[in-house]
Parts: sequence; C-alpha cells; structure tokens
Amino acid sequence: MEWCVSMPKIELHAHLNGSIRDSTLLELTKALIGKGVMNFSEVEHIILKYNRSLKEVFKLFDLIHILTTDHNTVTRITREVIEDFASENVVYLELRTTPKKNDSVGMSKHSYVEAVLKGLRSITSVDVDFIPHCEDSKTLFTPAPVINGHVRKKIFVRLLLSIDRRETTEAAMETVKLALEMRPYGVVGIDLSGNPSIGDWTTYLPALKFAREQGLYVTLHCGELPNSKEIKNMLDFRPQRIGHACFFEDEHWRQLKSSNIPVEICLTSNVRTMTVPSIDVHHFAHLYNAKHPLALCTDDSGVFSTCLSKEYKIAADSFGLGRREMFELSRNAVEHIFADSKVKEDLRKIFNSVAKKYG
Ligand code: 6MZ
Repeated sequence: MEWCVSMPKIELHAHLNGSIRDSTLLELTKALIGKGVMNFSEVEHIILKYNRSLKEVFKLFDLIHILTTDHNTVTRITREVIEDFASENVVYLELRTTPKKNDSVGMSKHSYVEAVLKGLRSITSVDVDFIPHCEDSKTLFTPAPVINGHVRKKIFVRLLLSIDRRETTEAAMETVKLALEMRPYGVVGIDLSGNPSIGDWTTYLPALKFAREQGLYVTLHCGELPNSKEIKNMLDFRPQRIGHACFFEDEHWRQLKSSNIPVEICLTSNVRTMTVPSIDVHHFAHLYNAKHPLALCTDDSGVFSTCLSKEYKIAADSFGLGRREMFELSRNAVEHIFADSKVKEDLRKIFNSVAKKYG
C-alpha cells in the first residue's frame, strides 16, 4: 500500500458530498440530533451500513445534504476533502459538486459555489493552485519548501459543477451559466450525475450542448444502470469523458473504443453498489487490456470508505499489475484532465521527476 500512497495521483471523479470524512458526518449528525432535528434511530441504519445498493446510496446522499447544505459546512467539507486528497499525494483533483439552493439558510446556487471557493482559499496546510490563467499564481512545479524535514504538499484543484438528474432543463441551464461565470476561479466543466433511475437525460441536453458550445468540458455518468438507448445517445453526444460504463453491451464497447472517450473507473463504488457483480469481472481489465484511456477514481471516498491509494492497490492486486504499470496508469490520467496545457505540462514534469522510483 505504501507505494500507492507515495505515488503521485490524479483524481478525476470525486463528488464533494460523497467524499465527506466519516468523523465529520458523525459530528454533523450528532449536532442535529442535539438540536432535536433528527433522531439517531431514524438515521443509524442509513449512516452505519457498509454495503449499500445504489438506491440506498442515494438515501444516504439525501441525508448528507440535510447535514451539509449551509455555507459554513460546505466551506468546511471542501477544505477537508482537498486536504485528504493532498495528504495521499493526489497532485491534481477535479472535484465535482451540485450547486444547491437552500432558502432556509439564504443559499443560492451562486452562494453555494462561493462557499466551495472559500473552502479552497482557506486551506493553509497544503499549497492549492486553483485559479487558472492568473499571472501571479505560482505553478505547482516550483521547488516545494521543506519545513522541519517535510516537503509541503501541493495540489492543483479544478471544479466541475454537477447537474442532478432530478433537475429541470432550466435548473440545468442555470448551473451551466454559473459554471461560465465561475470559470476564472477554476470551474472547468459540467458533470451529469444523480440517481440514474431518475429522469431522462434529454432533459439536460440543451444545457449540455450549451456548455460545450461555450467551451466547458462535459463528463457524463453513463451506463451506471442498464439503459441501452441512453448509453448509445450519450456516446453519440461525444462527451470529453464518461464515468462508470458498467452496463455496456457489445455495440456500446465498439462505439466507446472507436470514439476513444476516456472512462473514469470507480472500482469500489461499482462493487459496493453492485453495478458490477465482483471485482474480478470488472470492465477495468477489458479496457486496460484494450489500452483504452482510463483514470482510476474514488467516486465517493467517504460513502464507500476508500481513497485513491486504495483504489490503485485494489486494481494492482485484482488484476496482477505491478508498480510500474500502476505508475503509468496514473501518469496517463494527466492526458485526460480538463485543465489547460500549462497544468498538463507541470503535471508531466512531476511524474517524470519521480518515474525512476517506479521503473
Ligand atoms: C450518480 C452520484 C454518485 O454533488 O452533493 N453522485 N451520482 N452515481 C453515483 N454513484 C454512486 N455518487 C454521487 O455530491 C453528492 C451527489 O453526487 C452525485 C449525486 O447527485 C449525489 O447527490 P454533491 O457534492
């Protein structure tokens, strides 16, 4: 596990609220129980369950959103999630989150994203690069200061705003416009996520098309449930990346491979939610052997009690891959990030500078 932790890694599929620390989740739950807003017996089975079906995961998200949707908590969890990824040597994180309205605390989608940005700015324990094209921003590839013998960790963070499949076309469009407004602060794209058994993706198509026309990158949760027509239509749309790809049929694999769309692979999430029957039959192996562009990702590190180092370890152990192969997998993910070419160049240098260790 040690080399998986020390190896530089790229995280491209992490949902903010799904990456919440267990300790924070419990603390927030206790606070609401203390205020008499909820009763532990009502939520115990949702919080403490280990293996959850996809349906149960979305029940947990509804609960998490009750606990987290105020400005201070959004700021706090953003800070903690980035610190956690940086601590395991994730050098580039694309963090996604669904901007939410919460009238009871005066929250708009705009102020939600402001709270996320406040979280990014409030981090002092590691260096965070999150404003692209900023003349005076230092790049990541400057010599890291050594304090008490420890090299200070640095992480690039870019944001994706998610459209939830429960939303309307108008709400999705509002999110895309917000993403455009927030581009100077590191928002690079749009994600379509949410309970895949809900909604019809064509509802969001006008917003997704608009996003693409405006130069935002688009990634779609695709094939998390069997839905042949939707999978085909999503691949026809040619997003810059897709997540999951669990219920693909032969024609979808052919289409995916010919279009070369990179896939965000979430091993633990897929096994836990039973969207793949077991790790040994996970489509990672098929895509890896076909040299299809891939990135190993956590999805929801808090909800699934995982971290990116663990996902690398699981892939190495389950598919018989060595350090060198895992390093190359991690390095290749640089080519699928949504940040600009300068960031890519800096990341390539970081990987090149440690490549010998994994040779
Ligand atoms: C689809 C998922 C997901 O946006 O509130 N989300 N959508 N499939 C998954 N697989 C398990 N995991 C998370 O983070 C939580 C939200 O991300 C999406 C859901 O919409 C969930 O409510 P944010 O930060």
